[in-house]
Amino acid sequence: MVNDLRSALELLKTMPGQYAETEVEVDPRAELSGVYRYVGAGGTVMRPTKEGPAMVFNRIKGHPDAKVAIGVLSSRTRVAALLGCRSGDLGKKLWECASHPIQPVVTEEKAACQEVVHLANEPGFDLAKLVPAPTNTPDDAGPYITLGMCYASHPDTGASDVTIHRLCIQGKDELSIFFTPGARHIGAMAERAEELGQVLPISISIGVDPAIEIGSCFEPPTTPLGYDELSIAGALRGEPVKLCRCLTVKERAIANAEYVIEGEVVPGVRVQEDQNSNTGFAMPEFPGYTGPASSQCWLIRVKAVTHRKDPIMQTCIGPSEEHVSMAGIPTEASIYGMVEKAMPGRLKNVYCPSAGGGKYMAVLQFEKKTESDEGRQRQAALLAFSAFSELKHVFLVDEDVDCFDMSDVLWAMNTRFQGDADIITIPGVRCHPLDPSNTPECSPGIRGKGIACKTIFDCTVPYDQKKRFVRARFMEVDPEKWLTGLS
Ligand SMILES: [Mn+2]
Repeated sequence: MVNDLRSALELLKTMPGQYAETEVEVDPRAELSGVYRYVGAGGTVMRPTKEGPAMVFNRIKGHPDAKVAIGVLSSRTRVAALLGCRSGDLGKKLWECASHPIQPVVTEEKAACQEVVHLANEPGFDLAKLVPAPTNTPDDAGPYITLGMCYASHPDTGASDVTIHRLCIQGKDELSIFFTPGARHIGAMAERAEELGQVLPISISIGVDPAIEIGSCFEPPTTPLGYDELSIAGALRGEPVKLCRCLTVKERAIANAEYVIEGEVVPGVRVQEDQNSNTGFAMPEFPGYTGPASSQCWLIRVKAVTHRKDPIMQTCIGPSEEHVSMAGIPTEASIYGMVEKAMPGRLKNVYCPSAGGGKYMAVLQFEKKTESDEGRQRQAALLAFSAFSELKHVFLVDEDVDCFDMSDVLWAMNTRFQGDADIITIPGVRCHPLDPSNTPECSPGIRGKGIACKTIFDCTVPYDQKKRFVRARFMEVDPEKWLTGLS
């Protein structure tokens, strides 16, 4: 039964090829990510890279008491095992859980994440020494916490939200946090607290049950402001996520996390993300490019760091397959749910592939059941754009095409698609700011950065032509008896 990072790693150790650990010392400054790029990052990371095992580094330079785990979710196979379902069913299962949430509960028991306590007002407190946050590349602004479950509550309603934000260590008790303007719920809470002239208490839990990491990546409209995404992890596990009370701020944290950082988002202060390094960059982002440092990061004043005994830091590489799992599977769930509600039984499955970082691209496997379903596949594509606003490209394929096999998807494009008839463009729509092609320099129709073109590639066969598009049929056999004994 997986319910925290340690039990997740124990499960992976039982799966061939899914876990590796090393005693060779590694520098968290750029070296660790440099190693994992070759071992298992995948995703949109610069080639050569590959999908490989999750990895635990047991000896971290400058941090004699800590380990670092990376790439736990950098494989759909691992995510399926950790969530207890088939890989192809992940999107549907997540949709079911998002529709039947189980709210978290506060436990008054002694929390594992508070076995060791460091208070910021004690002498010698230094965030960078306490938390082995890697710097992912030599260009990065500084050490980043990439898998921090940020948890805060709305100043007016008290409704809580969990979201992953990029967090850079800025000083002994200072963290910067980046909020995509107008997009995220904890950002909205911080803005409201600022209006009221108040700090926003926040907890950052690191090294948790993978169900929490996946669930926390849902976005509106599936999870509107006021929807606590920890309740999706509750539904995935069939029992509530357990929270403990923070020791120094009025917020709660994930009780069995490896590390918890307690702090307050300070009103009226913005920081330059690379103020210590002046590199001009933030960190590698999911589209595969290193993003610019922001001058508009908010400041978190850290009050305490608590952790388990022998803590395991968890991190990810922004453009790796891990992001594809965390962003893409909730996106699949959101698209599946919206299309299924509108036209039941037509959308067989949906996949948000690596090439889009889980956000820019979706493949919809659509079955036209009757003559009147012709054209509905394009309606399904429009619904997909509504289900997830950052989506850029929708590929539509028929039910006999494996939507998880990009070679099969491109086969459908090559034999069932005509460029002049089957491309539908929707210009002037808000897309994603981190896509460097979404600028006027790349298309004169773009009015401003991020206001770009969404495109549907309809690779389905017209309903009245289906007879001409039957794939070559093979004799149905059980191949096992020819394969037993082969090495
Ligand atoms: Mn939310």
